[in-house]
Amino acid sequence: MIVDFQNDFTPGGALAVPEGDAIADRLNELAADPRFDLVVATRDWHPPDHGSFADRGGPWPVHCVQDTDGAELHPALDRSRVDVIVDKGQDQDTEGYSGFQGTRLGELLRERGIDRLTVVGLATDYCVKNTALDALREGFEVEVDTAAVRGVDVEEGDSERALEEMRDAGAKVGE
Ligand code: VGL
Ligand code: ZN
Repeated sequence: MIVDFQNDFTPGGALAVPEGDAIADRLNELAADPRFDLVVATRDWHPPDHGSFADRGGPWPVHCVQDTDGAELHPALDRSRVDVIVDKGQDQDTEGYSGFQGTRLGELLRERGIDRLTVVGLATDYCVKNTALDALREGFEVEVDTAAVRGVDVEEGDSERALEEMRDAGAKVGE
């Protein structure tokens, strides 16, 4: 599960995660690994007037607006390895941090008989965290590959705390 590896979350983007692009090689390596039956990429995919944007009173600059270049998957990601794209964050009034929120992701995985997920991508302290926690709540086994995540760190240590939270909830966190 490659979370939100999109232009707006990488350096030069509207809501750049420091070193967000540095995970590309590891993502491609994982995506090509035959131990995975399915590679899903989520996209943060907001309407232009999404409630999380600062001009609507939300915490974030305008980012990942549907059908804009900023919302596209980062070009360094090998798209040929991505089986399914899941768009999230489309509901006006919720942050939509989790890939499971307002999407068919849970059904999609269950339909395919998938019960274990490796969650990677951006950002550790928001969408990766919320996706991993929801996956655990929905009964999936969850691993987080720390070489393939990066965080926003609005407050210093947010990413470390997020990893801790995922570990406490039952995720296997490591490289
Ligand atoms: C994200 C902030 C706002 C993320 C999405 O992908 O982690 N963070 N929207
Ligand atoms: Zn967003």
